[in-house]
Amino acid sequence: MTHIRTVPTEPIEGQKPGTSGLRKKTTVFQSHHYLENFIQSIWNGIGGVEGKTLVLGGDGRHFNSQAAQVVLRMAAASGAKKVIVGERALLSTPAASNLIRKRGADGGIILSASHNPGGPEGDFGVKYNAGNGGPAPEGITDKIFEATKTITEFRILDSQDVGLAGTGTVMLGDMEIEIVDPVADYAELMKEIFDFDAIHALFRSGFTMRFDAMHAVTGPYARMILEEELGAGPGTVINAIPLPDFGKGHPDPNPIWAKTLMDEMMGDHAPDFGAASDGDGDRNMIVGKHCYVTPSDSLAVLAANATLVPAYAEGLKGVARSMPTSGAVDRVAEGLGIDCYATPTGWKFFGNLLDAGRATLCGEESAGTGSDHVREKDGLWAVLFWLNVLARKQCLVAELMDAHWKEYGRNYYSRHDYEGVDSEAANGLMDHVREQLGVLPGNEVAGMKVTSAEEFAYDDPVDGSRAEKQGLQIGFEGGSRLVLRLSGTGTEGATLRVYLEKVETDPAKFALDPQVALAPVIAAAEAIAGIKTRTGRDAPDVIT
Ligand code: G16
Repeated sequence: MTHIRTVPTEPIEGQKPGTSGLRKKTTVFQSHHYLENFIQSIWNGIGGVEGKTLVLGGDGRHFNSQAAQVVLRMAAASGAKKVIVGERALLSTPAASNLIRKRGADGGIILSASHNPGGPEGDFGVKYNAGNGGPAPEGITDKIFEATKTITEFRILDSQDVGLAGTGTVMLGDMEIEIVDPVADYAELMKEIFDFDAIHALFRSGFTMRFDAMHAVTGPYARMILEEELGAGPGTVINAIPLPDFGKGHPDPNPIWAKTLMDEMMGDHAPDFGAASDGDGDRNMIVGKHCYVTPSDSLAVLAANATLVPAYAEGLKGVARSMPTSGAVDRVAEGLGIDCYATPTGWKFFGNLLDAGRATLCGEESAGTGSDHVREKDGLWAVLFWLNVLARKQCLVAELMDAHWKEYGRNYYSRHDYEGVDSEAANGLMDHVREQLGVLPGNEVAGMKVTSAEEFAYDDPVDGSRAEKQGLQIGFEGGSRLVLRLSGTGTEGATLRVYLEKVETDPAKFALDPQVALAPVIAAAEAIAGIKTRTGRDAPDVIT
């Protein structure tokens, strides 16, 4: 027997969705009514779930299963018609986006804090995706936040946990729950997009690869697609079993956190190709034998070679990058004669461009690449894209990068992160730079001539909405650039991100260490922002 309980509650402070949903310490999500308040506020913010069909899944981190049960009981109590849930409440973020679209669902709940560490001491997160399969745009997240401030009660079904091991259909009260294989539909989609025969032939020819799933959700997807479907040898996928604490690792695919893979790829016995993905499978890292590819370069290379992939053989409608992402893709777009959009950080800003058919490929410096096949960035898709291109061009990553830079020039790029900075100090630093924006252009800083300085604001060309205060952007003569912004995904203090870029067109200078190539921009950043004094740090915590 089930019975709907209406529980009185009070607003809880700080439930404002950030760059990508609400992310907090797991213990915060486990605290009294925290999750229930937020879920009810989602329902209230989107106009209720009565009669609606939702998709539900998560990255398997600690508290994933318990949270999924709460979402199911609350969806049933508020009259949802149906929830499509991944077996064991698992779904990678791109697979969830695909399911929402494929099944014509009204939206979905993704339980993930993405690349943030998991476990009892780690982070948890909840994100609402809309009917287009993409992260809710700000118009919706604002309404959800407003609802968190006025909530007085939530509705939940009193019931046993629903068994989610094994596919099939069960009822919870009047609501249908369809439990699906989390991998099947996604694998089907990948087969429709890429030239699986060419990739299969590549592996048959002796091409070797290592994929680090970082003990996160992509493990089963990568095993099924790379090892079983495409014939990459067994053992290609490492750390393939999703664990609630990601094996105590930090599931962020970059050279720092995927160090084991990086060491192998830079070593004497490196495979031909290496890749990694993050907690929820939407980020990717690409690394060739002795050759790391920055996410910004990856986007540019994929755009330049897109017609080698069956789904993009007709050419791209346009491309989009987040503002801090390097301008490497801009020059490819120029060469192709297609539009290139710069949006604020946050995948949600690409949604309208993709829906309107203005952009086909999108990418971000934060290891995100994707296309109009779903409305999220997609880690494994990016890896398959690279494999498809390498298979068709019959070359190695280093050769491809070399040829790309010779044609388009090289954008040296790096991001310096200062984590857990005192919030007041971080805001003070941003204000200090903000105050200089009017006077910087025309002046020289640390030997670099400033050509532009602005606080980035974005006017969405599709719906006319405006997003302000999206990062401080300073341009220098010769195309170098400095961007400063505060992260919207951290859960402790503030994270200052310093993005550095320098354009190099002289092939004799294509093999420099990026930190060396970027030294003048790094010096200008220090002179303008006073980072060391204001953060009290001698060096960044993470350099990617
Ligand atoms: C999320 C967003 C991305 C963003 C990234 C970093 O990624 O979807 O668009 O680039 O956060 O954001 P921030 O610089 O504000 O920390 P993910 O993979 O964490 O969902």
